[in-house]
Amino acid sequence: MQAAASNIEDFNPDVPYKLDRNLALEMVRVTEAAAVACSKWIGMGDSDAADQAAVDAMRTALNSIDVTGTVVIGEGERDQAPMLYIGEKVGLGSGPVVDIALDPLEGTSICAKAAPNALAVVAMAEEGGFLNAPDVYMDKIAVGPGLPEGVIALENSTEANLKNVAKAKGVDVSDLLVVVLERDRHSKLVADLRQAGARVQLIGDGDVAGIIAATRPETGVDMYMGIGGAPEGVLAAAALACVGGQMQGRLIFEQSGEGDQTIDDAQKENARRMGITDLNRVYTRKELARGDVMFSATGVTSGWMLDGVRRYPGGATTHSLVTRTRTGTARFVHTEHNFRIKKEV
Ligand code: VTB
Repeated sequence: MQAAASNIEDFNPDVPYKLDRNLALEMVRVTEAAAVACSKWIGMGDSDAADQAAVDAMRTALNSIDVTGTVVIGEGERDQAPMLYIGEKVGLGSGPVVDIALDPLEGTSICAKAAPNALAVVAMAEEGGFLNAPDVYMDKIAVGPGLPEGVIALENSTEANLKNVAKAKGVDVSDLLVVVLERDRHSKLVADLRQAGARVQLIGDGDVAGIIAATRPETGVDMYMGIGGAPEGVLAAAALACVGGQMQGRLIFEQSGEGDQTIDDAQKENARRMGITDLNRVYTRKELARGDVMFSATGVTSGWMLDGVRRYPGGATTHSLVTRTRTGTARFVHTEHNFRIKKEV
C-alpha cells in the first residue's frame, strides 16, 4: 500500500486521501447551521448579535463532527474570543487530524444591514495546510482559473496587472470588472484602475465572496484587488485551492493601528510569535492554503453566487457551495430546514 502523503507542498492526486470526502458534506451542515442561526439578525442593525449567533451555532455543529480539529483561523486570540479562538480544539476528537479556518459570519456589518454577500465559511486542511495568519490586514490580488501562471503579481503596477489579465482573457482592459472594498485606503487603487480603463465594483465588506466571485464567470467579476483582512485572505485562498484560480497576499501592518506605532509594533511581534519570519513576504495561493483542502460556504444574505437564508414559518432554506481540492468539484447545495420536525429516536 502506498504511504500517506508526508508533505503538503501541494495536493498530490496519487496519494490516498486523508480527508474523507464525506467530511465535505459534514462541513455544509456546519456552515448551514451558522447561516440559519444568524439569519434572525439580518437587517437588525446588530452585527455583534448576528456574529454571536453564528459563532455559537458553528461551534456546536463543528463539535459534532468526526474530526480532531484545531482552529487556526478563527474569531481571534484566546484572550479576545471566548469561542472558536485560535488554538481551540474542535470536533469529536476522533477522525482525521485537521486544521480549521473559519468565519462563522464573514460580513457581520453587511448582515446587520441586509446588504449582499454575507457568508458563513469553514475550510479544513491537513495539519499545517493554512498560513497561521495574524489578525492584521492583507494586500490581495486574485483571479479565477484558466489563466497562465503568474498573470497577476502584487509587485506589478495596477496597469500591468490589468493588461496581463486582459491579454490572457483575450479582452480589452475596459471589459474587466475588478472588485475592491470601498475604503479610503483604496482611493489611489480605484483611481488607477479607472485611469487604466477598467470597471470597478466597490463592495462594503465581504472580500471572501469578492475573491470567489472572480472564479465564477456568471458573476462577471474578473479580478479582486486591495487590502482586506488577512484571515479572510486565507479563507479565500482555501476556496481557490479547490476551485482553481491565482492569488497573492502580503501582510500589512502599517494601516492596522491607523498610524499608531505601538499597535503596529505589537501586531508585528504577534505575527512573529505566530511563526511569520518575513513580514514583507508575498504569499502565493499555495502558501496560504495547500494540500488536501475542503471548503464550504453558505449564503447568509444573497450575493453573486449564493442565495441568502430564506426564513418562513417552520423552516428556512439555505444555499451553499462545497468543494475540495481532491476533485475540484463545486457542489451547490439547496437545503430545506424543517424546524418543526424533531423525530423521536
Ligand atoms: C474585509 C472585509 C471583511 O473585514 O476583509 C474587512 O471583506 C477588512 O477590514 O468582510 P476593514 O473593515 O477594517 O477594512 C471584514 O469587514 C470582516 O470583518
